[in-house]
Order: sequence, then structure tokens, then C-alpha cells
Amino acid sequence: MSKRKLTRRQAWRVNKIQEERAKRADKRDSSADEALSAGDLGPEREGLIVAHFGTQVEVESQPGKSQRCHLRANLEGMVTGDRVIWREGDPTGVVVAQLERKSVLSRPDPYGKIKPVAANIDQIILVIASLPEPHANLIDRYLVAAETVNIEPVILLNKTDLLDGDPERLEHIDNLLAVYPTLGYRVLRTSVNADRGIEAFLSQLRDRTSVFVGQSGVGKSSLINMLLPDLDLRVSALSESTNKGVHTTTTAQLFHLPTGGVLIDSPGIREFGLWHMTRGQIEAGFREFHPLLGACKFRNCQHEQEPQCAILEAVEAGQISEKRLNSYRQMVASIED
Ligand SMILES: Nc1nc2c(ncn2[C@@H]2O[C@H](COP(=O)(O)OP(=O)(O)OP(=O)(O)O)[C@@H](O)[C@H]2O)c(=O)[nH]1
Ligand SMILES: [Mg+2]
Ligand SMILES: [Zn+2]
Repeated sequence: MSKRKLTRRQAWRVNKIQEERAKRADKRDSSADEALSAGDLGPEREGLIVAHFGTQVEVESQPGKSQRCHLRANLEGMVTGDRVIWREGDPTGVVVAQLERKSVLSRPDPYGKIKPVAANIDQIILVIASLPEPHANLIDRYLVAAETVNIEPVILLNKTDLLDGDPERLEHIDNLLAVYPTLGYRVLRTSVNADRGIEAFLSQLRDRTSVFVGQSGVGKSSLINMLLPDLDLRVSALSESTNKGVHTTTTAQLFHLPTGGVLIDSPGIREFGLWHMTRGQIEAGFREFHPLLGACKFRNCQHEQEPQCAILEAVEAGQISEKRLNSYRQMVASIED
């Protein structure tokens, strides 16, 4: 984030927000401590955080059975998907410890601090649609982010019904997606409205913990409603003026699928940024570059116009897509700004 001088009014507001935050944290600690010292809590048991509301979390010990919990003092940054030790209470339980994480997705908060947003994820479902149109590099940016945290991404094109009878749009999307299967990424296609692609999607979700990422309005909640019709999550039409989503889902929530597997929809991870990445990480986020890294003449080659650049030669030879190279360059330029 760029450094700038705050006006007096802004400084006052920032102070005020910090004071309020500290007050909330104190209150949270004392509610948890009171409950713990009152001694009317159940025995310690393992649980899973299935939703997150400000200073409280919803903890589940078995699918369908969950309770609101306070967090014990000094337990910070707990997120949906975290496994915890907790004690049942009346009306509120207490989370007393966090278990080790297998993986974590993070993103910078508005103050530039890296914050976790979901834990123990095995698979990222990157949802796109022809409307809202994915902006340039959107797919590659998400893929790089997924590669960096070492979680397998799957691309899911939703709203395929919008392509019916529109060969131009279809061709555009087909061109956009063509390169990914050649890189080993799975690409699925669904339509909630026309009831397409559900079987393949369900089998991709089976026995894994997946998280949805993707722009507002691509149909993430609609897809969950399709898989779990009793749920009836809120969905909203795109804005008529901009054709963009209106940020309907506001809490991270975890869903168990009857066919097996767990799916997390979190508003926090839709646009996880790249600004905290280095050039090396971005480079490593392009999996087709891997066999060539180290093969350029210059050790610090930026793959711009250096002589004997292995990446540029591979593009020349048609082994690496020019579009992907351009994405890489634009991403590097964006972090260097
Ligand atoms: N034509 C068409 N529209 C769809 C499809 N899936 C979802 N939509 C519509 O797209 C709009 C946005 O859907 P949501 O499910 O709210 O999108 P979201 O990704 O959850 O959006 P946020 O919660 O804001 O991130 C709604 O009007 C849905 O009815 C589809 O397969 N085809
Ligand atoms: Mg939603
Ligand atoms: Zn090079």
C-alpha cells in the first residue's frame, strides 16, 4: 500500500477503529474466560470451523451439528476450515486450541497485513463465466496464486447457457481456455440455469476440501444451491449498469456435500492479490516454465529480450503460449509498480 499522510480527520478515525477493535478483543477474551472459569462447559473435543462471524465462529463436531463459540484469548486468525479443540457451552461454546493446518489461503487486508482466509484446502475451484467477463489475466493470476500455496486449481466455466446460439462468444471463451488443459489444468463447464455439468463437478469435489474463488456474480452461490437445493443461499442478479456482480455473499461458509467432499465459499478470497509476491514466485507460478528455469544464458534473465533466453525460445518454437508469457510480464510489471 502506498504511504500517504493522513488528514487529521482520517487519523482520528483510524485511532477510533483501533480502540474499538481493542475493546472488542478484550470483551471476547473475557467472555471466553468467564465461560471457562464458570466450569459449565463440556469436555474438550475436536471440531471444524464451518463459519466465521466477527469475533465468533461456528464449530461443528459432526456434519449438521454445530454451535457458536467464543475464541479463547490469544487465539487469533482462526478461519473457516480450521480444525480446533473446543468445549460445548450454553448458549455459547469456547474454542480452546487450534490444531495444525495442512494448508492455508491468505490475502492482504486493507492495511496491507497478510490475513488467513481459509484453512486445510486441497483444491481451489476457480469459477469464471462469460458474464461478468473475466478481465485480462484473471485466470493466470489465480493460477499463480494457487501454485504459490501449492494447492491444485481447477477451472470451472459456469453459465454455459449464455453461449448457446452465440458462436462468437463461444469461440472467444474456447480460445481463452484452450491452453489450460495442455498445461495439465482440469477445465469443467457447468450451467446452473440449464442444469449442465453437475455430475463431473460433483465427482471433482468428492473426498476433498475445495474452496471457491472467482469474481462476484459468476454464480458460486448458485452452484452451491444447485448441489444443495435445501440450502437456498442468497444470489443476486448482476448490476444492470456494469454487468458486474454485487458482492452478495459476505461470510465464509463451509458446506458438506451428500456425495462426499466439502466446499467453502468465502468472499475474502475472490480477488486474492499478488502484490506480496516476488518475481521469482510469479515465474514459479507458471508451471510450463519449470523445466526451463535455469536454462537461460543469464542467471537473472527476466525473459524480456535477453539473448539466448530459454523461455523466449520456447515461445518462438510454439512450446509456450505467447499469451501466458504476456500474462507473466504484466504480472511482474504490476508488482514492480
Ligand atoms: N444464465 C445463467 N445465470 C446464472 C448461472 N448461474 C448463476 N447465474 C446468475 O448469476 C447471478 C449471480 O449469481 P450468484 O450465485 O449470486 O454469484 P456469486 O458468484 O455467488 O456472487 P457473489 O456472492 O457476489 O460473489 C445471479 O443472477 C444468478 O442467477 C447460470 O448457469 N446461467
Ligand atoms: Mg455468492
Ligand atoms: Zn529467460
